This record gives sequence, structure tokens and C-alpha cells, in this order.
Amino acid sequence: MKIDKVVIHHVEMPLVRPFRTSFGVEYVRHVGLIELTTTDGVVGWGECVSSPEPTYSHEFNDAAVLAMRDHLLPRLAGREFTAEDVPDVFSPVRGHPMARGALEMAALDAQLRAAGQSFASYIGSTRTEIPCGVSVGIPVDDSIDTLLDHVNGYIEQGYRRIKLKIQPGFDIEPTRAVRSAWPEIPLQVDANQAYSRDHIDYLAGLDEFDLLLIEQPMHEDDLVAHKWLADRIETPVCLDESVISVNNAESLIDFGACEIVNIKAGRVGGYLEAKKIHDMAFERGIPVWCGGMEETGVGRAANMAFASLPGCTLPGDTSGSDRFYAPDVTEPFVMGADGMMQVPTEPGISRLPIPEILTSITVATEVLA
Ligand code: OSB
Ligand code: MG
Repeated sequence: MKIDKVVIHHVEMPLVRPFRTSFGVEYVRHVGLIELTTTDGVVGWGECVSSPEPTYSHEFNDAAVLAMRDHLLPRLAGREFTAEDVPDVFSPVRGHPMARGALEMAALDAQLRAAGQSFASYIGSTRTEIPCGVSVGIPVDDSIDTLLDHVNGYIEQGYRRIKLKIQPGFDIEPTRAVRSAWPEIPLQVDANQAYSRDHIDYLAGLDEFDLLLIEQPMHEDDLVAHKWLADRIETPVCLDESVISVNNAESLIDFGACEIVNIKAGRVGGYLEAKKIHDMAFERGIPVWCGGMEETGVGRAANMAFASLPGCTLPGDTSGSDRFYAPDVTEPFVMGADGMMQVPTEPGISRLPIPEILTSITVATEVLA
């Protein structure tokens, strides 16, 4: 393909409920949707999963726009390329994984739409439906009763796995309360780097709740702390922010800092790198699962396909559209009462923004190339 035009649609979507983590609280999702048009007139869509502020990672929306416009897209301009070429073409540019991942996704979508192939079939999906997990934020009123009420709502909808966001001061007791109320539900926690080496013995207090895993408890740079924790506690240690490539994922596993991997395409520079992590882990018998970045239907569609890979043996943060948005920008993803969701099988990522909805939530559009 050859690029004719790339446009970013900056959209603002109110969350159905504030989403609070150890790094902050969000009420509205400000996200960039990429529309790539080829010289053949084929359109592909991608989602840049960065946020306005560099709080989950160093990446943020304005920086992603500059990286795409001034550093990544000029390398694709005027040349013939395939989606598989994109990582190599971008490789001289350091960092900016969410920006590069968004462009790669738009290129993959365009290429697959032109070929009439679904992203699920392309990436190697082995299942037609996937079990859904949900990530439950820390209530803005700090109340365990509110948390129980939120979790109860998700369990009544059918979710098959609950992930609780934790932070110092909101960890052991809320987890105990949820575990006591639902002794059998698959349960895990995510700290988004909120703890340190001083908390290793303290975090061992989570072992009594039979958790599937603890996600990213310590700072992303502190590999030794994660290894010490993994050696000290029974709950498996899963890494999110620390995992940025297949190379470092394998190092973290070999080092003993990581026993389960949360894979997010945006965090590692795109679905092609994400697939390499999946394949490496699958070969080694390391469980992985598909993480989430509060995606709109565009990014959610691709995540559904990724989550149906054979190595994604744990339920992902692959919730229905209504977990975050009403309405979603695409046809919504709807989870069944059994907590399962169909993997989309139409060509490309299988979903397109609905023009009237896109217009109503767009705050700016910018031509990037
Ligand atoms: O750490 O997994 C995380 C959302 C935004 C930023 C970081 C994280 C999350 C989630 C996933 O917990 C939420 C979702 O998309 O379902
Ligand atoms: Mg996480």
C-alpha cells in the first residue's frame, strides 16, 4: 500500500463511571482515532491508546501526535509498504510505542480490509468466543461498600473474572471483602506500580485470597523488587508497565521477575510485537492475557481478536463496550449473560466508527500526513 492521507480524530467520550487507579482518576476518555487512507482508496482505522497526561506511562496524546506527524509518518511517505514492514520502517525511532502501534494497526486494518481477511484469522485466533474479565476502579468515595456494589453489578452481568485496582490504603481489606462475598470468583489485583521493596512482606498478606495474580505491584524499573516479591509470595506476579518488547519480556521471565504477562499492543508498539510476546510465552508455557486501555470499539475489536489466541489462557480486560461507554463509537461489543463475547470475523479489525457518533464526540481533527 501507499499512503494518501492520515487523519487523527481527537475524541472525548464520557466514562459511564469514573475510573480511578493508583495513578489518578479519569471521568472522560480523550483519545485519538487514526484514519489512514491508501492511494487505492482503502481506509484503515487505528486507536492511539495514550492519555492526555503521561501518568500510566511516559506517553501522552500531544507527544504521540508529534511522534506520528514528524517522525513516524515521514518514513512511510511516498513509498510502497506492507503492514509487516511498518515495525522495521519505524525502528530507527526510539520509544513512542502507542503512536507506532496506532499507525501499524491502521495499516493492518487497511491491508486486511483490502484482502477481505479478518484480523482474528490473520493474527492466529483459535477460538470464536472469549471469556470476559473486568477491571474495577477504586471507588472515588474510598468505600468498600461501593466497591462491593460495583463488583456485584459486574458479576450479575456475567463477568468471569474480576480485577481490583489497589493502592496503599486500599488493598488487603477491599480484597478480603470481595473474596468473602464471592468465594469462587476468579479474582486478581492491579497496583499500577504503587508499592516498593518495603512492601514485600505486607503484600504477602494477599496470599490468603487465592488470587490469580498480582499485576505490576512495583515501579516498572525495579526488576529486582518484582523478583524478590515473586520469591516471597505464592500469588503469581504479572507484569504490565514493565513489559515493553519481546526481548525484555523474555529477560523478565528468565530473571524470575514475571510469571504471567499482561499484553497490551499499544504498550509494546503494536500487535505484531504483541504477537511475538504471545508466541514466546506460549512456547515457554507462560500464561498471558490481553490487557486493556479503555479502548473504544476500534481498539476493542482488535483486542477481542488478540484475546482469542491460544496462549491467552487467562480472561483479559476485554469487557463489553458498556463497561466504559454509552454509546461506543462503533457498533457496541456486547457480552453474553454467560460472560462470553464473540470474536469479530468481518474483514480487518471488523468495526468502523459510526459517522454520526464520531462527529458528535470529535473535538478536533488533524491531518498528520
Ligand atoms: O493497568 O491495566 C491497567 C486502564 C488504563 C490504564 C492502565 C490499565 C487499565 C486497566 C484496563 O486496568 C481497563 C480496561 O481497558 O478494561
Ligand atoms: Mg495494569
